[in-house]
Amino acid sequence: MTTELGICRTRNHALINWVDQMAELCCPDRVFWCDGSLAEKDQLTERAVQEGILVRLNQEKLPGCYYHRSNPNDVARVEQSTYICCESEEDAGPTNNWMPPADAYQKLHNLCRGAMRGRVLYVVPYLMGPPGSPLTKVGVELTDSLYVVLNMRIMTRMGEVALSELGERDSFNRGLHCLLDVHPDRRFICHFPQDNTIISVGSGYGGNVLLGKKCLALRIGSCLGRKEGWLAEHMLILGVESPGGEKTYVAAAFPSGCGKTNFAMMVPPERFKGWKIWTVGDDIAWMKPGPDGRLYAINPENGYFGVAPGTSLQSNLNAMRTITRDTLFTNVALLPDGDVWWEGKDGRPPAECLDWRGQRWTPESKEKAAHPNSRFTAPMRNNPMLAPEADNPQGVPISAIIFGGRRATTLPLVCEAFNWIHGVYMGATMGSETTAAAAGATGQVRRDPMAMLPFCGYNMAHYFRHWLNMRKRIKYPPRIFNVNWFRKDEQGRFLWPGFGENMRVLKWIIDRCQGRVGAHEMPLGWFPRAQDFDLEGLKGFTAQDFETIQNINLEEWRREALSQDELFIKLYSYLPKEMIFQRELLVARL
Ligand code: GTP
Ligand code: SPV
Ligand code: MN
Repeated sequence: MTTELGICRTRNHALINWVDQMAELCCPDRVFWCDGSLAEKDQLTERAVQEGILVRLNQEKLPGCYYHRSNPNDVARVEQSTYICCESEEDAGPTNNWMPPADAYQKLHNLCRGAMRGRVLYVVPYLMGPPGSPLTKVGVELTDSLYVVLNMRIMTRMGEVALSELGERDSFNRGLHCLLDVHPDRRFICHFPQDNTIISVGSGYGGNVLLGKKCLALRIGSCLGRKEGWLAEHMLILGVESPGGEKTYVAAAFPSGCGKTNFAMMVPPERFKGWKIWTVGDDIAWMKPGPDGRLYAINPENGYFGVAPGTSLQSNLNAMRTITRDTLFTNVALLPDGDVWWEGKDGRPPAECLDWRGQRWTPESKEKAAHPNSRFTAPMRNNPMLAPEADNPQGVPISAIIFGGRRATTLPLVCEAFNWIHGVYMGATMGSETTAAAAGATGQVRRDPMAMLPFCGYNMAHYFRHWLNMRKRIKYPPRIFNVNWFRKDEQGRFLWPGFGENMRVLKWIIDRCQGRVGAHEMPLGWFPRAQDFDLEGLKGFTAQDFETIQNINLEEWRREALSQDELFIKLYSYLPKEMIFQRELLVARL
C-alpha cells in the first residue's frame, strides 16, 4: 500500500492559514507538506537528483550519500546581510544590523511576491529539541529548495513528529525561505523576534537557510531565552566518562570554525585508556536551571553540519565514521569514482578530481579542491559515540562552561575564572581570528563575545546582563574556563598538538570541577600547577613548552585590554557595571 506524499494532514488552523497566505504571496505551482517519512525522503532525493541539485555518490563506498555544489557566490553565512528587525534599534544593539520590522516586511514581501512561480513550496515542520522536552520549540520552514528540505530532515526532528508536538497551538516559529535568483544583492536573512518569524531570501547555503539552526536556535532563541529565563548558546555539549563510570558534562563555546565539532567528538589518547567522550551536541546548547539547582543543557539539533577540510581518521575518527552513510556533502571535491575528498583527508591527494566549482583539479592546481567552508550534513545517530542522553528531554547537568577562541598569541592554553562574574567577563571579552564560516576576510582577530557575535538576537550589553542575572537562578553554577588550542610559536607552528590531546586540558577541567586538583592564582585566573597537568606520553612537548604556552606576556596583555575596550565603548550605554569593574581588576592584577 502506498500513501500519497505531500498532502496536508494537520488540522492546525493557524498553520494552515499562514501557509495559505505565504503561498498566495509566493505563487508556487504546488504546496508539498513534508511528513518526514522514509518514502518521502526517497522520493524527494530522487527528484533532487533529476533536477541536478544532488549528485548520487558511489553507493558501495558511501551508501545513502549525495553531493551538492552551491552557487560559488553563496558558500558561507553573510553577516552583512543578516538583520534583527525589532521596533527599536537599541534593542538590536550596535553589534547587529537593524531594520524596522515594517520596512523589512515590505522589502522582503516584495522580493518574495510571485518568486515561486513554476516551483514547489515545501512545508517543513520541525522540532528543535527532543520531543516532550520543556525546552523544545516547534518551527515550520517554508522553502522552495529541495536541498534545504533534505538538510532539515537530517538536522532536525522533522515532519509528523513536529506537527503532533504542535497540536492545535499557534506558537510556532514561522520561517520563509525563497532562493530567488541566488544573487548577493538580493540576499537578506531577517529575524523578527516580536513575531517569532524569520524570512531568508537569496541564499541556498547552510546557516543562511537551515532556519532551525542559527536563525531559530540562536538569534530568535537568545531572545526567547532572555524572556523565559534560559540561555541559547553557540556551544557543544559533551560527556566525559571516567574508567570508573563517573560522568561529567561540559558545554563549550568556540567561534565558527574553531573546533566545536572536533572537541565534541574527541577520542582520548592512549594515555587516557578507559576514558570515553560522549557527544551530546556539536554546535548549539539550550540551557536552563533544573529543579535540583544545576544548569541543564539540551542539544536542539538532530544532526551535524560540520566543516569537512581537516577532518580525517587521525583528527576526528568519530566524524569520519559518522559520515560514511546517509550524509550530504556540500562544496567538497568529487572523485572520478563517486567518492569525495577534501584537504586534510587521509591518504594522498587524488591524481585528479573535480573541485568545489566543478572544474578539473590536480595536485598542481593553485586553488583548493574543497572550499574551506565545505561541509557534511550527517545524522547524529550515525555517531558511534552519541550520548544516550541526547534524546533525554531533561538534558544533562553542566559542570563546566568553556570559552575558547582561535588566538595565535596572548591567550594561554587554559585557565579558570575566579567566579561566575569573572567567567562572564572572560566570555564577553573573547577574541578570535575570523574563519571561512562567514563571508569576508579570514585570520583577523575580532571580539566575538561567547562566540555569539553573529548570533545574538538582541543588544549584546543586555545579553551580558542576562548572563550575570542567570547566576541568581542557578544554585550550583558551572565553573567557567578559557582555552586556546591555537597559540603559535615564532615560526607560526601550533604550540599545542590539539585534537585528542585536548583531553589533557579537559581532564584538568573536570578534576577542578570535582575539587580534585589545585591551581595557582594568576592575573588571568586559576592556572594549572605543573604537577596537576598530565603531560605523560605526550611526545615532543616538555614541561618547558607548557610554561611557554601558559605564559602571560604583559605587552600583549596591554594591547589585549585596549582591544577589549573597543567593544566595551561600543556597548557603553547598557554595559553592566560588573564588566567595567572586572576590567579594572584585571588591569590592576596585570
Ligand atoms: P562551526 O561548525 O563553524 O560552528 O565550527 P566548529 O567550531 O564546529 O569547528 P570545527 O570543529 O569544525 O573545526 C574547524 C577547524 O578547526 C578545522 O579545520 C579543524 O581541523 C580545526 N581544529 C579543531 N580542533 C583543533 C585543535 O585542537 N587544534 C588545531 N590546531 N586545530 C583544530
Ligand atoms: C557556523 O558558522 O557557526 C556554523 C555553520 O555552524 S552555519 O550553519 O553555516 O552557520
Ligand atoms: Mn556554528
